Amino acid sequence: KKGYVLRKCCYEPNGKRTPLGKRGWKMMHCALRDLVLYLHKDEQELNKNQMYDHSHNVIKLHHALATEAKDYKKKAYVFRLQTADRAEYLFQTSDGKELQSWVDTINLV
Ligand code: I3P
Repeated sequence: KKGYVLRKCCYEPNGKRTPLGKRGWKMMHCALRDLVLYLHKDEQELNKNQMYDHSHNVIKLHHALATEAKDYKKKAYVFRLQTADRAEYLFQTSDGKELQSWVDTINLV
């Protein structure tokens, strides 16, 4: 599964709150492959790095959990992703169907 999403970093992989200045929403291309989410600025960037290498923004999904962020009221169709290394992200998708599809896909890997 892949597509464009807006991403906000809330907690870093050490569980520390993401600092001010790095907490903004950012449009990114997100591709799920095997147990990893690959985030690039756009699809061209992903294709350029052909082999989904690890030199870019990656989120490992082993023991991660995606849930609809019902408590986050500022945007619609947002899900929260919590990883095994205690990072936390919010992702805004385009509609309810996309939201459910991302959540289900992430939780099933
Ligand atoms: C953040 C940015 C986010 C905002 C966040 C700000 O600033 O404005 O949109 O989150 O608030 O810190 P910066 O880009 O300078 O990091 P919301 O959109 O959820 O309000 P926060 O610190 O309360 O998360």
